[in-house]
Amino acid sequence: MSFHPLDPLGADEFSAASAILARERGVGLGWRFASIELVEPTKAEVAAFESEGTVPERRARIVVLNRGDNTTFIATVSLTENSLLAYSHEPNVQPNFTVDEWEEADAALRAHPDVIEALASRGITDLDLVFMDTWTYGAAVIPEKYAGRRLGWSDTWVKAQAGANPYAGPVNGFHCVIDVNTMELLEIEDSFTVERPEIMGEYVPHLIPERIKAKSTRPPLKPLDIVQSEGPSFELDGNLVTWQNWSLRVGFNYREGMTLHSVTYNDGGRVRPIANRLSFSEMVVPYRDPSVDHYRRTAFDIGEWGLGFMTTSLELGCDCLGEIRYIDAVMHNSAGEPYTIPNAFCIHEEDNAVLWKHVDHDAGAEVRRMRRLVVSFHVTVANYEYLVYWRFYQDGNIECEVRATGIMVVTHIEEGQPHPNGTLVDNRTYAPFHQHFIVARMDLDIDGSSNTVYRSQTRIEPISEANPHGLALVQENTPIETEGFDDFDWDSQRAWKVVNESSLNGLGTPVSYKLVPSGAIPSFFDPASPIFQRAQVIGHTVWVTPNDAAERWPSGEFVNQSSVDHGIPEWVQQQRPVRDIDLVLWYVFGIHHITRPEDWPVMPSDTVSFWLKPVGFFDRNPALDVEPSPSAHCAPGHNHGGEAEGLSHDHGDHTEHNQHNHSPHPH
Ligand SMILES: [Cu+2]
Repeated sequence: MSFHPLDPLGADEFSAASAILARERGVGLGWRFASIELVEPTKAEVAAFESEGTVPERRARIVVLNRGDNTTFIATVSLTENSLLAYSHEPNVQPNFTVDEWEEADAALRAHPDVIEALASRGITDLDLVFMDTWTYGAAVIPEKYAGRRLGWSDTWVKAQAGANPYAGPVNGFHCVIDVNTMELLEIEDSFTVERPEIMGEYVPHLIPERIKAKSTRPPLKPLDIVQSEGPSFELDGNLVTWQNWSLRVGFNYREGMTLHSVTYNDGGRVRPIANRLSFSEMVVPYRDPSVDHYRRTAFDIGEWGLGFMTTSLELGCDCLGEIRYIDAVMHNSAGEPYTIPNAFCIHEEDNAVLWKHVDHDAGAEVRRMRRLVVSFHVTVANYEYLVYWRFYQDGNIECEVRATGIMVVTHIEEGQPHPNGTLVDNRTYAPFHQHFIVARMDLDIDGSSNTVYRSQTRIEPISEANPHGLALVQENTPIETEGFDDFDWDSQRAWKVVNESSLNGLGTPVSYKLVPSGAIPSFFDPASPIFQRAQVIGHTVWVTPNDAAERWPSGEFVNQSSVDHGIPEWVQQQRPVRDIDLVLWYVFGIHHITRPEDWPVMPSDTVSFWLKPVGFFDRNPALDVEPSPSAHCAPGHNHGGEAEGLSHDHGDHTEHNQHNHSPHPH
């Protein structure tokens, strides 16, 4: 396992980074390390390392918070030189929340005599069953008297018993406002009470009542084992993954979680760049219910909480099936001390049914199975889970899929009380509508850094002498010359091609990859909404900007308690040209979550994805050379065009055909 400058920071490096600030600026007790991340090497530095072995200076960027006077500082340190390179005060901002603050706020509130008394008057006396879930504020909903503080507001949840689902027991009309620097309870908002309904909010088997379990008619499943008797077909060297002509590096930071770097495809001996860096740079989850329990509930899961901090360990056989290779991740707490997240990233192969096929009446059938490489990680953000899968295919496709699962936020209501902004999911219990917007940041390098984004859409030609039946379709490709945004348009099947205008394929046309949109949703916000003002990036589907390492956070670096989006809407006002340059394509997609009873008490994964597909990047189907599967996997009667026929019909080979239960056997 060899070092690479794109490797994420290790435990010793986190410790060294925080030690430099302790030594040089006295950062210690009374401070928090909001974030420590690698300053990633530039493309030129990576190239110099790979060609000449020149190791760039290893640097870290650190954001620290002085709890005493609520001031924020940004530091850059050299880990190579063990020195402080820069240190500056950043006025009027609030860094991301830390896990320590979230946990300390829970402990402080539960131990507070006023909270204990107020809960007791609601009949809640066992504080071990109580969980105070502290959320962040947007500036517009912070009470004037608390302006300037580092502020949190808490939901209160009560479990029915130890080990039960806290999110099944909302204490509605009861919220605490807390200064998270001092952990001082500022206010208890005790506005209304609802008699607790009888509900079934449990998903752990031993807590599900017998009357419900007894109704199950579901027969048990027989084992479905994924067997790769000779091991996986990919190779892993440190964080470098190579598979079926693909090569990529896995990175990691507190905010984006897993990042992918230096994605290339070996096309007949020519290693061709496709993406320099792929990540999720923001996630915005506005709850669309203005009631007193929910009006503050807008989460920036990346900017306020950090997918890296929320990354959870994966378990073999549960989260991933088959021949899995894991990579551990290292994060830090708010004291700047490192900790390891074992099995944070999962790398494995999946069978995905048929890649290509044709049955010729003379020559018989040619069929190829599709195999894909999956690189994934999971995050748990309080009640919700996001499962992120980047998939690489033998035909050059890249698919990015997100699964949302976990527990919905619910509210109890009185019998017959209207709930216009949510769906009834249990007895006198509704789940507010909300949306999950994800912003993918894609620094694509199609055959190199100089690229142009084209809007590509279909138009019908009017009926004319040349087009008497009105059949003619034309594809319009329009280059985007200046940075800015574009919106989805299903009527024209609009997509966006990232083109290298100076790299031609064998047919003489410029090579490209196309962003094929799906899961694009409208923001459904009045532009005057203060919630929208903080997250204007979600107002459009696609943004194109020049690649600037300083422009990473589309709603601004400091979104906690923000009032306006200081990210992408401000950058694009520069109106920089984006023709034939190193550019970044931003894609806004997500889930418009109109809640369902079926999402309760635990939500079956809701899936969204988008694709990056080669369009004229190759001269022909690049998967033409995929070899036929061993014929023992196919039923007799199929002609493999000269391949040896296998009549072995061991039922064990069902097991090799994937989780989706696609079986090629005709019986
Ligand atoms: Cu949702």
